[in-house]
Formats: sequence, structure tokens, C-alpha cells
Amino acid sequence: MLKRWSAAVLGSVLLVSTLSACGGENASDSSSPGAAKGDGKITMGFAQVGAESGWRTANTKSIQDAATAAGIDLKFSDAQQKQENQIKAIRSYIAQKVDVIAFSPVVESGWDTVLKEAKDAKIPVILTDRAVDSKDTTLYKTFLGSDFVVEGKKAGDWLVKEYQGKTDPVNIVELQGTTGSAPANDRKSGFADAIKAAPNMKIIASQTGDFTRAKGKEVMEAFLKANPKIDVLYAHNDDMALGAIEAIEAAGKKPGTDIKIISVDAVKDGMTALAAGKINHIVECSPLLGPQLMDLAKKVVKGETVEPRILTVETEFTPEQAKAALPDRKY
Ligand code: GZL
Repeated sequence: MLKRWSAAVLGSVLLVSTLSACGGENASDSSSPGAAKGDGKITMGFAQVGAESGWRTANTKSIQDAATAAGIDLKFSDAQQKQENQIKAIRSYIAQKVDVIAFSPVVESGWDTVLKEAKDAKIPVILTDRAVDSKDTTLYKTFLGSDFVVEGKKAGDWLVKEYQGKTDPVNIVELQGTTGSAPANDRKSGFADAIKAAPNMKIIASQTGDFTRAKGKEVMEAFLKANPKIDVLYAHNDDMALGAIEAIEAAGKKPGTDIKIISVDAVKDGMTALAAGKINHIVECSPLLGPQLMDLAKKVVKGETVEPRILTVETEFTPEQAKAALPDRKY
């Protein structure tokens, strides 16, 4: 069962938006493998999920730019959304004796063995973006990222408010993220809990679109064929929502009007569709984790203790807010 992280549960949660990478020499102790190099420079091995969405691209850029700014030597791998590739990458970082390993677990389960190998090699691990369901929390130093249950709840709360006072049945279709991933599991549960407040709301179809536009379009086409009356689409990310918009328009319907759309992420393309009224509401999930990650890496390599759970600060957007935010949007 996924550990339900939430600010209420973890009193010691540190709420930060973006920390600038701290400067200063790496004082990695002799226990960390990288210290053997003796050049004082931290080497990080980062095992990325893939390049499946606009969010992921922005996340990768944030990590790479922050590593450069922090003077951290970054070894980076793209797992093409396959867990076995991430595990291979982590094993290669252990063999290379990096000072610290960070990764965004593509799915929640199946990490204990490789994380134990990192622990035995005395290489600290930082989880970013997505969580793992390991019972042994000594296998990683901290988890930096969003609370996806809260994101799902925000989406559901908005929808309930949007239909306040209406009693007609509201048929919802749901495009889930990658099967088995923390964001898919938690955005689904947070949303389902929130819409319990409106007994006329029903999820009539729910299927993974794997966080990609192509799959989101394909699944939405199937939803449209199988369900004559769809009132709302809840997409676990903007890329799937944008793919679904193509399917909705091809079916001669108006996205945002005939079918209301709620999404998560708030990447530029999603915000553009929101400003144009094709999406009705977006819950933000910030990919800009790089600076915080590098700051944490320097601390764990020095052997400092860090908060076990670090939440990113996020908001949500209406079409009007999207119009105002777009000119300065970084991603
Ligand atoms: C969420 C992240 C998800 C995004 C998707 O933190 O893991 O993965 O919501 C991305 O866009 O593919």
C-alpha cells in the first residue's frame, strides 16, 4: 500500500518552492565513494523516467541546469519509461561509485533490491517527483515532490464546485497516468474521494493514457465511441488532455464546452489550451525540482540530515489566471 504522504501527517514537512543551489565546497566524508576521487566535486547519478511529456522535459532541464549551476557533475539516463532501464542505470551508478543517486521511480513497486545495493555501497539515494512503496524508509534519504493525492482532490473539488446545485447525472471519463505510478494511483484516489461529495457524479470509464498525447488521443477516441454521453474528462496530465482534445474535436464536439476538461501539470501547452477555453481548469504540478535537488545532494553527501519529505509548493489555474501567467511561464 502506497505510503500516503501528506503535510498533515508529516509534521516535519519542509514547504519550499525553489531553493537556489547552495555554493560551498563539497566536504564529502571519506565514507562516500566519490570522496575517493579527492577532487571535492560531487558526482550525481540521475535515473530519469523518460521524455514522455512536456512536464518531464521541463523536469529534466531543471535538473541539468541546476547541476551546472551547483557545480555538480551529473550522469544522466533516460529509461524510456521502463523500470528495468532505471534499475540498470542505478546499478551502473553504483559501479561508478558516484557520490549520490537521485531518480524519479517510474512505478511505485520493485525497488527494494537495487536500493539495498546502493545502501550497501554507502551511496545516498534521493527520490524526486515520484515515491516508492518500500516499507524500509532507510533506503533513501528523502522524497522531494508533489502530493498527488492533494492534486487529485483539488481537481475533484473544483468539479464539485463547478456543478454545485445541479442534480442531473454527470458522466466522467478519466485518463490515468502510467499504470502503477504514484501520480496515477494518487491522482485517481484523491479525485475519487473528492467527487463523493456529489452523488450525481460518476466515473463511467477510466483507463491509462500513459501520460502521453498519442495514447491520450487513442483512449479518448475509444471513450467517445463507447459512451454517447460524456460530460467531463479528468486527465492526469496536460499531455493526455491535449491528445484527448484532438479526439474530441475530430468527433465534432467542443472541448471545454460540450465536454469539460480538468487536467494536472500546467505546462505551457496545457495553459495555452486553458486560456483558449479548451481546458476548464488545471491543477499545477511543478517540474522545477532541480535547485532543491542539488541543495539536498550537497547536504546528504556531507552527511547532514534532511527532512524525510519535502513538498513542492503548487497552485491551480482558471482560464483567466492562465492568460495572466502565460507570458512569464518558464515551461
Ligand atoms: C508528476 C510527474 C508526472 C506528470 C506527467 O510529478 O511524475 O509524470 O504529471 C509526467 O506529465 O509524465
